[in-house]
Amino acid sequence: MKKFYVAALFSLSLMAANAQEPNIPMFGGQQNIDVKFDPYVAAPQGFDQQREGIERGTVQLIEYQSESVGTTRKANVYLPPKYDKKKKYSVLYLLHGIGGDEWEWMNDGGVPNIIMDNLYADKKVADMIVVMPNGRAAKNDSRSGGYGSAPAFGEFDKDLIGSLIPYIEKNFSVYTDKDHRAIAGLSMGGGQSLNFGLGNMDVFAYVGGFSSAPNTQRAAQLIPDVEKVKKENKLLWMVCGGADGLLNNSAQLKDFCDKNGVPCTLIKYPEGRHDFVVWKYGLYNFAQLIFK
Ligand code: FER
Repeated sequence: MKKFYVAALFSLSLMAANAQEPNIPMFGGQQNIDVKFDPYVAAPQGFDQQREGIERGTVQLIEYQSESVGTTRKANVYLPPKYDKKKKYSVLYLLHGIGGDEWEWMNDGGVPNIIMDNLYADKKVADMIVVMPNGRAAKNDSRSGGYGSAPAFGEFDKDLIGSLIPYIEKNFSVYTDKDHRAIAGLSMGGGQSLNFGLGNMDVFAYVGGFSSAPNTQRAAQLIPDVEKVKKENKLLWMVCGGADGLLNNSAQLKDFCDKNGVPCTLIKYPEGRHDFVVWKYGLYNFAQLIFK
């Protein structure tokens, strides 16, 4: 009897985590959807290593009042080398995974500041700042929430669009139109980026998903209007590890796009797992494609 309860509770929690995607497995298991992947080109050696003799950007922690959550929330903001208030910058909103927060990219191996500094030094990116928020839109937004915090990730669009973006646009020297806003993220943050980015094409013209999690909506939900996405989205770009059981979340979208003539990239990182090797590669490539 006890065993039954444990099993029932377990499957209930799986169902909760996967509420939107009954056909998508947790990790692994199902055969991958057969799509034509875009060519993988390795990033150059040293792209994620601190280089001497180049200018560096800065990272600062900001706090903003969130109307939808009703608390003061935090985000890290990368400002590029020689950030100049007399100029205007584009903004990349860069989201974390289920176990992360506004520090995950910085502290867990993402080195976004180093990747961006190197890209700047090589003149491979447009002028942009990078905002790394906490995507768990709840009063308690600490890392401890686990899978139980999945609904809070689903609520983040209200905070992002309603409070964080206005804060950034008031306090930094940035453009305030969709063509100068991009959204990308890893895993849960990848799902959020696809959901919120494609769901708000009047807000974001550039959308990236790295190893997107099962919170990713099904393609037909993400793209109810094929002509609209063709007209309004400027980049839909994904990467996922070939050895990551979450590949189907990206592949189902790529499959839909290919069948409907929607430009969309999905790179399968060879042997790639669910980690920062793939996500650093994602940032390195996505950053070079946006705002151009
Ligand atoms: C799941 C598997 C993975 C899921 C979320 C994740 C909500 C997220 C992983 C990550 O962010 O690293 O079934 O359900």
